[in-house]
Amino acid sequence: MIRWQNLWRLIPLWMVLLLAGCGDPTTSALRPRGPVARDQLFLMKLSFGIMILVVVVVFVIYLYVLVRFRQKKGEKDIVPKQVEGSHTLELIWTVIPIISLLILAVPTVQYTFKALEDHRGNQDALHVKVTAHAFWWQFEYPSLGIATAQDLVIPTGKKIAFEITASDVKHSFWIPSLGGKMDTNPGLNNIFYLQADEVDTFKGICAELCGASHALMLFKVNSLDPANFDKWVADMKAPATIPADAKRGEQVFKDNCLSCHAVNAQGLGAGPNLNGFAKREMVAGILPHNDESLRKWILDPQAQKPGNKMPAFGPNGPKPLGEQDVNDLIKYLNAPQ
Ligand code: HEC
Ligand SMILES: [Cu+2]
Repeated sequence: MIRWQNLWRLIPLWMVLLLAGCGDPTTSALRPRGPVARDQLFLMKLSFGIMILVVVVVFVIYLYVLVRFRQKKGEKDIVPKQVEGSHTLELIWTVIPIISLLILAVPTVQYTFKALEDHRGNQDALHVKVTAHAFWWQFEYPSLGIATAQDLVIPTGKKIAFEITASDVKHSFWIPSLGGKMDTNPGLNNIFYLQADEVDTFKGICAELCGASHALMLFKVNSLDPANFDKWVADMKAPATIPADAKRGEQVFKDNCLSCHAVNAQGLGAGPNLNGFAKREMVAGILPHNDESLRKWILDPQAQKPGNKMPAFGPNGPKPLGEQDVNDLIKYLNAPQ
């Protein structure tokens, strides 16, 4: 029989296990990598600071009273001095909380409005439209004429003016290292901005329970210095040159995949735009990018991400592909372009 008391004794262990998730430097709001995240960390520290101060003051007074006014030997039935109706005391315990709440509220409101500034029309900012789909992320850059998915690429030192929405259910867009989060609502465009200091890689997550693979609705953020970012944009816009040994795979792709996956600069569809896919670091945001992951994904996407909207092309799928076709597809998808 389980002794429930024993579980309580393990509280320190539970706490360690819970906090173990806080260490990943690419996914931590406690290690800000941009100005918005720093503002938000400041607010966290401020509110924690005030709370700790209140707790310390209350406990010091409590312990003092406990010791100072305890019943001494020989004393019995002593009625303490009655303070009911004391204006001084009432003023103290009303005014102090008001002041501490004001100290908290003023910067919170100020930073909240600042974080929601609309920089879409700002010449120095980059406009990115995000659409959340169960269970993948679509990124469009209207001013650059490109669209991509799963790997979000941004320049450093520039405000990224996000305009975010969802195609199906409510999701939430969160890059803990850069700031956020912000709900993505179908039929609504939410506006906010983020900025990265340095060349780095961060993890992005969906922070709103949205279905079977909610926890796998991850994406990658690569911040590049402006020159490399421009190069990435140019690569994305350059017409693809398909190497001779990938031609057959291209045909298999056209016959089976093109209906959902665009492979040009700004096409959108029921699945992620796969233009520039060879250079992406992940497959579907969760698997490391290599031939084996791609094979697993194409043959049985449901085994990797339950409930996603891509049909299987393995023996159990509606349109099974032969081994040669799958090999050629992988060659085509990974061909340097
Ligand atoms: C009915 C539409 C549909 C068809 C047809 C389809 N896919 Fe997909 N595909 C999707 C969707 C939707 C996703 C996103 C799944 C997710 O992550 O939730 C996806 C994801 C992918 C990914 C991961 C993309 C990324 O950004 O990492 C690859 C690779 C892929 N599909 C390859 C293929 C190949 C190859 C074919 C043809 C054999 C194919 N797909 C056919 C809908 C489709
Ligand atoms: Cu989601």
